[in-house]
Amino acid sequence: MDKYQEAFDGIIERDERVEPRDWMPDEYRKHLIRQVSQHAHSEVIGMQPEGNWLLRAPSLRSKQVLLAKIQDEAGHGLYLYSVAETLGISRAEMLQQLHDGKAKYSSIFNYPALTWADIGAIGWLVDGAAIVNQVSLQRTSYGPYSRGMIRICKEESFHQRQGFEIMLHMANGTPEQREMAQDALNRFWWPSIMMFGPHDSDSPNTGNAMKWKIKRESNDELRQKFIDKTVPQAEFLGLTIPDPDLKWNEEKGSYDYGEIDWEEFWAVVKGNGPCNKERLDHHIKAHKDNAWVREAAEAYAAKTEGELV
Ligand code: FAQ
Repeated sequence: MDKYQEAFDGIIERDERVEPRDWMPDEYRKHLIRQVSQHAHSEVIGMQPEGNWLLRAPSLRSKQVLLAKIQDEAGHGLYLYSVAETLGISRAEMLQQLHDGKAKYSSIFNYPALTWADIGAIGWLVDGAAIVNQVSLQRTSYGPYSRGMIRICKEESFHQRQGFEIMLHMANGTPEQREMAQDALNRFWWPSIMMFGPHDSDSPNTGNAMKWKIKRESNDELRQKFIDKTVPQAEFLGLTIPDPDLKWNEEKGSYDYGEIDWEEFWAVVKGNGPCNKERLDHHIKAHKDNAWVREAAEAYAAKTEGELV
């Protein structure tokens, strides 16, 4: 075996981190660029459903908190684009792939946020699901991605609490507020558990991801963790999870759950969800409208280049 491959295998086997300076197989690099760039796009596109509620937040406090959360998501996008750049792809190229429909972003952000309770459900369920996935990714084999995840997770746990707090208020509010909270849970439950991706048996990328320790737990393992952790929270809120097959399995020590609608999942992933077109159009428009910012930054960098060295 060639000595470069041997050195790489050794890093993975010893559970050390692969750093940008290290040799890595092309397939490992490509796999990471795909996952990390899609992760970055998710953070940035994920700002849209929430941004839609900034001007309608019901109090100054809730507006400040939501604004801070959305700004955090922008920051997460920036860390992740920077991680992908260390693998040899430019941000412009990643954005082009997004705009051309070649790069994906999480299916969950193609659902609309119709009421204030949806902002609660997004924080509670969507950030809740994101944390379960990202806590596991803190131990991913690529150093910059792993370190980025450690920082991101600290912020995500605040986001999850922000959402749970909204749900708690609404679930204990007027009958109409309670109904809105239940309705938000009804609409966001299934899309949230779809975030973890297809079942392991239908997940083409999991094999290599586990072999290279990019993923430390599989899609189904993480989905199960999320469900087991979230059901008692729904019970605490006095809300009902919209799954008649959800049942504690004493033997397994976890919940059994109903059939996921994979047809809906793949329709959304392939661009036919309720908001896919709106989300992408908005991103493309913002990118074009703000071209002057990039041009100004580049001109400034070119001007100061000589002065800095
Ligand atoms: N949506 O073989 P697998 C957040 C695609 S961050 C769309 O299982 P893999 C924070 C998958 O890309 C949320 N596409 O793939 C926030 C692949 O297609 P490809 C994002 C999906 O990579 C909160 C194909 O299906 N988090 O929410 C989805 O091993 C609130 C086959 O799937 C991350 O990205 C999906 N849900 O596993 C922000 C975490 N699932 O690429 C704002 C990092 C699967 O071959 C507001 N990513 N696909 O053409 C991962 O952990 C993994 O990439 C998975 C998918 C688990 C998402």
